[in-house]
Amino acid sequence: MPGEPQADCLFCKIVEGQIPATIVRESDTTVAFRDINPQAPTHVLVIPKVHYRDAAALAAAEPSIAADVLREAQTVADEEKLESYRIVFNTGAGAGQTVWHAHAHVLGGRGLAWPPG
Ligand code: DGP
Repeated sequence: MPGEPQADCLFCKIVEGQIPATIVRESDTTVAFRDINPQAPTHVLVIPKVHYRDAAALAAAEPSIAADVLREAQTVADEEKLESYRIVFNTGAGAGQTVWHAHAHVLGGRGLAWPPG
């Protein structure tokens, strides 16, 4: 069921503490942790504790939690003292999504080209 923990979901396991992660923030509805394969000096993922396959599904079903994810991403950027940064929701395989639990990437600490690849 959407919103329920998924036994085969890596990020649900991080939420439940079954897989270790370097957690930088946690709220009632979200967890933020460092990406295992950082693409910038700061690369933090912010995820909802509830399971939705991508940001679009989360926003449709739980707009308030989607807003929490965005606010937490902004707070991470502030705490990491990023002057310029990018908050990205890869949505769909063609956009590079590989983990099917909604997440925001917070990237910064280097120049970020536009348009992205
Ligand atoms: P995406 O490609 O947008 O679905 O991003 C998934 C990100 O998740 C990717 O940048 C790598 C990261 N990732 C995958 N497995 C793990 C893990 O076990 N721990 C952590 N911290 N990050 C992971």
